Amino acid sequence: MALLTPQDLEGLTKQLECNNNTIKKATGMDIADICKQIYGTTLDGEKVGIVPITSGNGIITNFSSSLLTITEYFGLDGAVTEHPDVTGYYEAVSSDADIILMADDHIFIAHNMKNGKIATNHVCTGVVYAEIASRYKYADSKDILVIGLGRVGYAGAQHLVKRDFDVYAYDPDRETMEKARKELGIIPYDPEEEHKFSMVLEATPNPNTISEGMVAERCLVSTPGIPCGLPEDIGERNEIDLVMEPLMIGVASMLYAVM
Ligand code: NAD
Ligand code: 2YH
Repeated sequence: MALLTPQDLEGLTKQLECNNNTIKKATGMDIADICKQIYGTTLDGEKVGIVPITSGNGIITNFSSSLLTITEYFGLDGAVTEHPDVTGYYEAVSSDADIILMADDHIFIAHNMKNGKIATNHVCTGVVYAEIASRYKYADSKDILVIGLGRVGYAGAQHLVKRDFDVYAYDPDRETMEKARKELGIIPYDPEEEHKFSMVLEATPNPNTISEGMVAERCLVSTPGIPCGLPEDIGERNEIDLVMEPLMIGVASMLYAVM
């Protein structure tokens, strides 16, 4: 599984603001409005305890401080615990945190201590990027393409099926495709086929996953994938609105999900 690097997290607030402008232009809503719509919740200055975790590959420089930036950006009362791991968890709970944020190499969770709700980053990221793609103002139909059906993409595809879109999807893994067809009812998409979409959710860890034959001239590509799957020249030749950011949008989705 891909781990974030400190470089991914540089200039995070600027990246969020830039993406928020694109989202507003493309959907008429900002990221907070989109999260409110998905979960029917609001944030109200909750106290957030951020616990650094040392297991596996250990602490990622900038990770906890980036989570603090995000909580503050959304008007919450965030604090990184002085100690990591179990001692840090004890510290956060003892200081009466409403929400705990913590991640190891496999899972990143938000846990609301007051109402018991728990959310994972992969599901919340898939759901919010899918919702952004699905709200494209210039979409010409209900057809939407999902590229990559891993932990993030599968959750995104499931959300879009529930929202009644015509969900086409592609993943090179045959078993994954079969599971998504059976469980979700996605329409298998062949990347060699010429079918152009105006809404695309890309959720792979690979570059150049989007080809010219997939994107309509006016298109929204919504992608949490690191690195970006949209080749620069395709973005430039077509009028593509690109939403892509390494952490904040997914974390915003987690915070609203547990309210
Ligand atoms: P995953 O490994 O569970 O799934 C990736 C899927 O992509 C796999 O099913 C794989 O078969 C598929 N894939 C690979 N190449 C492909 C191609 N060319 N076309 C179509 N599908 C292809 O990964 P994940 O946990 O779902 O994460 C996906 C990406 O999202 C990663 O880059 C991860 O780092 C990133 N991510 C970003 C955020 C964020 O906030 N931006 C949050 C979580 C994950
Ligand atoms: O980046 C990750 C993993 N890819 C899991 C996220 C699931 N989408 N984890 C972050 C690890 C942070 C580290 N333990 C720290 O600094 O606390």
